Amino acid sequence: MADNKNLINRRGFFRKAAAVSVTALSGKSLLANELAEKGDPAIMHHTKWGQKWGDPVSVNLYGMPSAYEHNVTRRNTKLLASGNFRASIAVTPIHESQGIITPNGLFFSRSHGGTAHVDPNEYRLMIHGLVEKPIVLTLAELKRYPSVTRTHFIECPANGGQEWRGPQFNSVQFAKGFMSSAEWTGVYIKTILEDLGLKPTAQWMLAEGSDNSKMGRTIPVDKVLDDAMIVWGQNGEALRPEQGYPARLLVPGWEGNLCVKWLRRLEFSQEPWYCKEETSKYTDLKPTGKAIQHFYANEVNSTVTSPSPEIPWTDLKDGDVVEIEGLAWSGMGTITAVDLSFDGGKNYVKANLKGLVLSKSWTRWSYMHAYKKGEKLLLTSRAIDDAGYIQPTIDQEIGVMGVEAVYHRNAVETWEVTEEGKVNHVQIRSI
Ligand SMILES: Nc1nc2c(c(=O)[nH]1)N[C@H]1C(S)=C(S)[C@@H](COP(=O)(O)O)O[C@H]1N2
Ligand SMILES: [Mo]
Repeated sequence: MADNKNLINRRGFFRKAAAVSVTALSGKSLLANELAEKGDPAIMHHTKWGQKWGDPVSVNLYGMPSAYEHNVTRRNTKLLASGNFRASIAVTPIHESQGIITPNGLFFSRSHGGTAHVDPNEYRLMIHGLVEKPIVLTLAELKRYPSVTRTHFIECPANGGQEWRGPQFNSVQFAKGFMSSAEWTGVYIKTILEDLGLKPTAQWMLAEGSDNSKMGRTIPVDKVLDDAMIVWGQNGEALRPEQGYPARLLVPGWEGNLCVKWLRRLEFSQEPWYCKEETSKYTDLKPTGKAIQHFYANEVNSTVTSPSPEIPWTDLKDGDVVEIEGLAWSGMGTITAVDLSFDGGKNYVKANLKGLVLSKSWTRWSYMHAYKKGEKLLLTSRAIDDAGYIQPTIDQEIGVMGVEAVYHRNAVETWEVTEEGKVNHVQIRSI
């Protein structure tokens, strides 16, 4: 028998709910009881998907995102392809990012020779040069070392590099998506070196990949002994092929291209090793014409991800309270604060840091804003790290680096919010 007291009187229920709902969030939205009285089929009726059996899990043993999320993908463009799509760049939809982790299928990918598919049974890692006990490890042997799990971003030093002279891409994905973040599992190289014995004369470590790009970089031993890792785990599963399966180097906070994928060799030496391949010339010319040779850490940076050209405010109503969100990161340490400006950097307020705030890691920030229909804004974020750095303006940065620079652009970026709520990438110059 039905228990009358527990039968929900729909109208009464909706009235009560409305009385306590957070109506401030939505200036002119309909309240729940008004929606119910209008008979919105999406809330008042049984859903199609609730009327029949769902799929058995066996149709999708490796799970995929909802089909409705089909638009959330990496993207590439011929503009970034250097004439060869296989060697191109696929940028991450950071505006669709939740929290501080990039799903593996959306991870930024830059591979000078395309994605290599390495048979893990044939994988070998040689560690030699100035070590007492040179070795060749199989994947299983590598994984026998004590592992650690750390959250870090990988950022190509060319992230934002198109934007030195002015905005090139009216898109946060293309302007700032040359980076991603994951929880990596692997072994500290210092742990392996305790076993092998590093000779005191060793100053540099060469890392070489086994893909056809012959990607090789040398890294100062101090950084290697600090926090460099060889990683095989990415967000709880094996590295993806695009990320260097089955093992890659991770150099936390430093230029992404030091993180050699499909890693096959580490060689310790007294002198740095210069690759003659054009692909390995990662350096910037200063106004004097001199190159900055050893420029490794990605400096403090931030961006507004919502709103953005991809997430405009055209649907907002006057009085709607909206969350302005973004990411901040520094390759030199931990984010201590993010400032947000509504006038292109003249005045700033403090944003809130959300969730985990980790060293050399994406940090999510947010600010609640009451939207006024027709308002024009210039949204600029500016991050500060515990190494004492603050993001420069583009004028300050060009003053130091020169306008011909390609890499390491970490000047503040600005989104223009138009009267209609459209969002455009602009660059504010004072000279
Ligand atoms: N073996 C190898 N390692 C490589 C590359 C490559 O082409 N081959 N690309 C580098 C560059 S330029 C960057 S920015 C990072 C990108 O890492 P991701 O593709 O996992 O995002 O990998 C680096 N490691
Ligand atoms: Mo890169």
